[in-house]
Amino acid sequence: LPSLLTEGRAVFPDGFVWGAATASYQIEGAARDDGRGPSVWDTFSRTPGAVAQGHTGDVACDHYHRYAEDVRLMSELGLAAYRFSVAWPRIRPDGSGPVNPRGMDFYDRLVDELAAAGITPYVTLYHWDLPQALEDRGGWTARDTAYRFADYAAAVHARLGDRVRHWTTLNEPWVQAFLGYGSGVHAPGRRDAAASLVAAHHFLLAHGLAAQALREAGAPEIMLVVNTAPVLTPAQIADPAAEPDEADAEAADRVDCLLTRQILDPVLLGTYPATVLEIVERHAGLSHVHDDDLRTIHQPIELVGVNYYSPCVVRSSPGEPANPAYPGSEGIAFPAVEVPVTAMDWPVVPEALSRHLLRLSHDYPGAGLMVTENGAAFDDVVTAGEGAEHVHDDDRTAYLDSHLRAVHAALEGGADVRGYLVWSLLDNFEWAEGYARRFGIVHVDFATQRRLPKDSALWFREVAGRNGLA
Ligand code: GBH
Repeated sequence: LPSLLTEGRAVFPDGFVWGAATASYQIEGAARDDGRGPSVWDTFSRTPGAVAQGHTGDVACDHYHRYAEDVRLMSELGLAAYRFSVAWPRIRPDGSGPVNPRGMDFYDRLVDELAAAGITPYVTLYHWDLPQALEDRGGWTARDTAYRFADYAAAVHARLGDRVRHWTTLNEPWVQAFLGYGSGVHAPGRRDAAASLVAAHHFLLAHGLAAQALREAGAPEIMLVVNTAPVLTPAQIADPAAEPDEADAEAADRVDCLLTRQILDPVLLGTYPATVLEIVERHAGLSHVHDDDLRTIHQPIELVGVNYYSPCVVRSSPGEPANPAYPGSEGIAFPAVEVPVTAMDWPVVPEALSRHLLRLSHDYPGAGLMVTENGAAFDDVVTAGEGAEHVHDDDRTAYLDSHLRAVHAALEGGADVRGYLVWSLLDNFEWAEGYARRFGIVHVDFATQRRLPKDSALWFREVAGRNGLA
């Protein structure tokens, strides 16, 4: 991979948070333990053809039973912070109704274990595992789901709020709305442009209602985590300084409205971009947007979590049908570009992260930023040698190094970035790709559940330990 940014030393600010992230359905397994109800991902992963090789999260990393070992591992890797998500179907198996205390007990034990290890918990309340019972009542196309989410958020805070300070409402509402209800590559697998746009609004409403509930309960830090990324043209990928032609620039602006501004403008500015309103009205009408909704959505929050993997690349292409993940993107193509890619085929463009963090700081002044996910899947090989096994994942280390340099460059440019969490602690259930794509800095042998830190994990421990790159 090309090293396009700084070389040499890069020292991060004092107090910069170093850690790793996971999500409940991707690691916990124990799908039927202690009264957990089914989620949309249990249903979707059983739908023929939905997930590669028919994989499910039934066992995953068996983290539900191995959490103590995993916390020990985090501690050995010198992680100061751990971002995980709570599974709504463990807490409220039917989505609403009484709290299931045994489900809550698991997170209680996990939080205590983290505290004993001196690791700061960052709790995400929703990382895509909607209780199936709520999907059966319309899922995120139903306004009621947003209210159920706020109730659930309050219930989790009531149990963990004495020990958890860092609260995230939703992980990547855009992905859930548009890959779940638009393109159908994620649960619940619906393909309906109107439904995806309505779902997006209800996610934002859910965020606002939950942020209100958390604030009233005394939560000191509230974050929304988004999969925002810069939308670039092929010319800009080839040369970051290039000026795109007018039609391509218009295409990029439209997609940026859908991907980033559709989510962050309402939350941080209290408005929808006109382009988004026009697209929503054309596909779904606007009756689902009630008078006070934008006021509810526009709650003060402390942080925006940025999950970054790669830029989104578009160009103008008259006659092109809309990409189902981007309703309103008629006439826009999403081309592959000639740069190195990861095992997901996602282009590796670290400067895009610097550029984007600076842009967010500029467009949404006052919002602190945190890189809540960054990482890469590569085809790891376990080799025996020196009496022990190793995973020599230099490609992953190079990816992390170049992206940390990108974060550092953004800090130098004035962006307010508070921390960096690697995706992911463990190889895990990579959604539609099943277990075939490995994002962990720790290798998991799914047959034995043995954990083996990869070279990238040992490298990351050093970086975190010295608060920077040597
Ligand atoms: C995150 O989502 C998730 O939060 C996490 O659970 C997941 O395991 C991790 O990333 C890795 O996938 O269609 O080729 O242009 C990532 C969201 C949205 C990032 C789609 C890449 C488009 C790639 N992704 N995006 S492409």
